Formats: sequence, C-alpha cells, structure tokens
Amino acid sequence: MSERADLFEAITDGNRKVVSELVQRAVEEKVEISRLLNDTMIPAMRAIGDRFSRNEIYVPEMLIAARAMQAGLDVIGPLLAASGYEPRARVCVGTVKGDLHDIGKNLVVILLKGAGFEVDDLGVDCCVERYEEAVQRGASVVCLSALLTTTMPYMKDVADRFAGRSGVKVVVGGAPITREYAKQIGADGFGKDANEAVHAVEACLAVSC
Ligand code: B1M
Repeated sequence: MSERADLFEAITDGNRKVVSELVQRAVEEKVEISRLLNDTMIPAMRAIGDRFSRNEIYVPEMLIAARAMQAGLDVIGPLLAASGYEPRARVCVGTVKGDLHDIGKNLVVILLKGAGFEVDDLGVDCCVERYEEAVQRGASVVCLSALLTTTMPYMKDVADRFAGRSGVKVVVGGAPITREYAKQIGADGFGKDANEAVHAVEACLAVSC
C-alpha cells in the first residue's frame, strides 16, 4: 500500500477534484515530487490496471481513474521538469496504417504515462516512417495497436523494419492480436490489454538494459 492512502484512493476512485487538491497540498508541504509519483500515483494506476485485467472494473472506470491521475499530473508536471525527474524511458505508441481505432491505444498511452514512461503518442493510421521518426526522436520501445484483421498484417512490416536493431523493441496488441501472432511476426512483446502492454514494455527494457 502507498504512503498516502488518501491520494491513492482518490486516484483509484477517479475523484479528479480531490486528487488535484491532495497533490497541490503535497506540493505545498514540499513532499518530494518523484516520491509522490513513484510511491503513490503510479502504484494507484497499476492497481487500476490490475483490477481491469481481473475484470473487476471496466473501460469507463479505467478512463475515470486515468482522468483523475491526469489531474494530479497536471499539477506536478511543470515541477517534475524543474526537479530533474528522469522518466524511465521514452516509448512511442500508434495505431497501425489503415486503422482508425484509438480508444484502446489511448488507454495504453495513459497507463504507460502512469507507469512513469515518456510517451510519444503517434495517433492513428501510422505508417512505418512515422514509427521510424519516433525512434529517431529517442523511443526505445515501439508499441503498435491494431483492431482490424485487415490492418494487423501491417504490424509485420513495422516489426521487420526494427528487427535486430540494437536498442529498439517492438510490442504489439489489440483485439485480434494473440501471443502466437506476436511471436510469428517477430515482435518482442505482446499485451492482451493496456496493463499487459505496460508489463511487456517493462520486460523489453529489462532484457535490453
Ligand atoms: Co470498428 N470494428 N470499424 N469502429 N469497432 C471493430 C474493431 C469490430 C470488431 C466491430 C465488429 O464488427 N464487431 C470490427 C473489426 C472486424 C475485424 O476486423 N475482424 C470493426 C470494423 C469492421 C470497423 C470498420 C471497418 C467498419 C466500417 O466502416 N465498415 C471501420 C474501420 C475504420 C478504420 O479503422 N479504418 C470501423 C470504424 C469504427 C469507428 C470509427 C466507428 C469506431 C472507432 C472509434 C475510435 O476508436 N475512436 C469503432 C469502434 C468503436 C469499434 C468497436 C465497437 C469498439 C472498439 C473499442 O474501442 N473497444 C469494435 C468492436 C469491439 O471491439 N467489440 C470495432 C474498446 C477498447 C478499450 O478496446 O481497442 O480492443 P480495444 O483495446 C484493448 C485491447 O485490444 C488492448 O488494450 C485495450 C484495453 O484493454 N490493446 C492493446 C489495444 N491496443 C493495444 C496495444 C498493446 C497492447 C494491448 O501493445 C502495444
């Protein structure tokens, strides 16, 4: 459990106003920002992701919690930059070419941000070049989302582009994607939901460190 149970609960309950007030108060009390984030806020989002994976909560609750987390991040964001807080790593996330579904992709972005990653959100309908540009900007994990059976083959084009490239890993997911498919196209990781995507990214970075 976290040090600040009230803030942890306000995030998991999705209480945006209370989160904002509690984070503001912590800032006024000069609580170390990185500690607030790592010991309370990120664990709260991880708890939400775990509940989602266990089907104890659903997308609306996860979005509400995410908005509450965002309200807290809005308070500490400028201070984080000033305090020299180092994000865990930079990753990019995009829905593949031809595919306009972005709700699942947005959840992946939110949970990755909640887990302390710097996220380059590439949006939808992403061609290989768009992912390549993100890698040039510093992304070490390329996260691909696809919702259509007609667009999932494009994931292989992207995986092929980064295959064997040192310091770049590819994680895939989306409703029609399976672990077997991920393996078949040579992806480094797979998530069946947004929370698993975070675990897959973490596993990729642990291996590549
Ligand atoms: Co679309 N659509 N749609 N659609 N749509 C589906 C996907 C479909 C299954 C509906 C159906 O027929 N039952 C079907 C696909 C069939 C197939 O390919 N087998 C379909 C179709 C056919 C289409 C169109 C072709 C329809 C048409 O125009 N004839 C068209 C395609 C447009 C295009 O993309 N080029 C289309 C359009 C649309 C809308 C624009 C209307 C809208 C999208 C709006 C938006 O995203 N902003 C839409 C919607 C809403 C859906 C359904 C109903 C819901 C998708 C959704 O948001 N789910 C969907 C049916 C369904 O899924 N039951 C459907 C909630 C979201 C949280 O889940 O995105 O799966 P999801 O993400 C999950 C996981 O998949 C995973 O984590 C998320 C959270 O757990 N995940 C990852 C996702 N990305 C990940 C990445 C990871 C790891 C995990 O690692 C990087």
